[in-house]
Amino acid sequence: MTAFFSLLRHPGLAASAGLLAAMLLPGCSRTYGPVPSEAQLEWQKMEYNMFVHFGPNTFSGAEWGDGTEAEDIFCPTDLDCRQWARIARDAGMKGIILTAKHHDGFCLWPSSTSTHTVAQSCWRGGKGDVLAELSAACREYGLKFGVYVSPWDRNHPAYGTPEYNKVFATALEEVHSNYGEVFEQWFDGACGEGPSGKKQEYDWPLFHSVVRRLSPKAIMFSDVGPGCRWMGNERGIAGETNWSRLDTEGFSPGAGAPPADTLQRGNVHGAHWIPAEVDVSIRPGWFWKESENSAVKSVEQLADIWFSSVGRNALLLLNVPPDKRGRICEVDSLRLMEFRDWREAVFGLDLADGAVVKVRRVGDMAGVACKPLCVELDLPEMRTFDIVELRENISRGQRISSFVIQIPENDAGWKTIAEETTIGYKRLLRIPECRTRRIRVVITGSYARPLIDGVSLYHSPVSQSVDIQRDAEKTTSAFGSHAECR
Ligand code: FUL
Repeated sequence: MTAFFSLLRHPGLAASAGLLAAMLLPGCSRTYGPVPSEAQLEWQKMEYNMFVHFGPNTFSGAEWGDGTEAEDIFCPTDLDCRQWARIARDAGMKGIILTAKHHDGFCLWPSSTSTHTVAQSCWRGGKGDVLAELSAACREYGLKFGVYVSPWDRNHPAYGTPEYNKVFATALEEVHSNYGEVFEQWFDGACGEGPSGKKQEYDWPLFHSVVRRLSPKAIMFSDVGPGCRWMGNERGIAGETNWSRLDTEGFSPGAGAPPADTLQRGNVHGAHWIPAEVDVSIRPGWFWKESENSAVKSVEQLADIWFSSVGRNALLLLNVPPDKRGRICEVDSLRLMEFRDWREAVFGLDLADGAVVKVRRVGDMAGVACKPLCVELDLPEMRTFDIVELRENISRGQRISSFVIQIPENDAGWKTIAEETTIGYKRLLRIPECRTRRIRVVITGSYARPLIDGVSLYHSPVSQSVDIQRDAEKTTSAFGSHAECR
């Protein structure tokens, strides 16, 4: 619940609600700049998905296989996609994206386009299909199913020739025809061929047309979209300023991508709506390695990533790689449950609930299209919090370019405790702990009438580590079937 929504439901606070509506609604029907499609809006609301890197590298220990691996190297002893899906759902994720084909070219489905697939391996006598198992598991657990299909292919003999574009398009056709709805298509931009390696001119219009035809709602990821964009690093950090707009003219995925800082921040006046996705691994590498069982990210690290991804107008795609059995290890699954418990402890109680909200214009500001908008929350009593969440209604474009957060100082004035730029779908700010009855957000810069969807206040749990430990014990028994690792 938010301050705004609770206010609108409270008849006793109708005057404030009316004021809020009067201030916010008149500009609602007009759009500003590019706006998200319905599918992009739905995608943004997912917030948190699982990435699964799995394939020959899981067995060889490589991060980038060179494509010469024998097919029999792929031999999971106890593959269980239902376990992946159960863990993802229990962790609070909404979808799973699997590396259907990584750079080594090995296809996790029996593709007609290649002789380097599960069909040539001895796994399940060559009759296995990981995509079929995962898509069924996702349906069973109410998750969306997505695919990563690497354009760079170190195995396929046609790679480096125009013929390969047809091969890749057919591979996409198979993936998008046979496994139900695909919510996201990942096009990785990596290519390590080097100057003297094979050169492939990708036919992006062809690839996009296949996905659009077969999965019209799928969000296409690449460095430059068109559905969502890479945000420029693999550490889980989106830009503090993060526009969901990007100029793509003259750029392409991979070597032709815009500079990393542009991917981080987007373009304030960018021509296209291409929001950022933050991909990062729960381990140092993308693929499972026994040596990294002790290097799974801590709850604290995951919390930092949450603030720098979901809390900065981006979607978090967290990689959790299964081991050689084809199962997610206990250490990873437990950490995901601890992290879920941490989020529930922090975000479970909105301290803005019950606030009376006043919205009004204040003063004039040079260089901005609108007068600053002040959203003031009068809380039912003194409350203590150290996190502020702001949500902009992005359905009509991303507008807000700067804001400050203030609390009363002495009896007369206001003290600024945070000064930031963009909000977007969601902005989370960690602030010094405050105890106050009043707090206000002043939108100091906006390219059109600012549309705020809500303000929430939270308090980090004090005895976080103790709670997490206790909950981890609870989690072990509740999720007993996760509790294995070899
Ligand atoms: C990179 C790839 O080279 C890595 O192996 C991994 O798949 C990561 C998500 O994207 O570009």
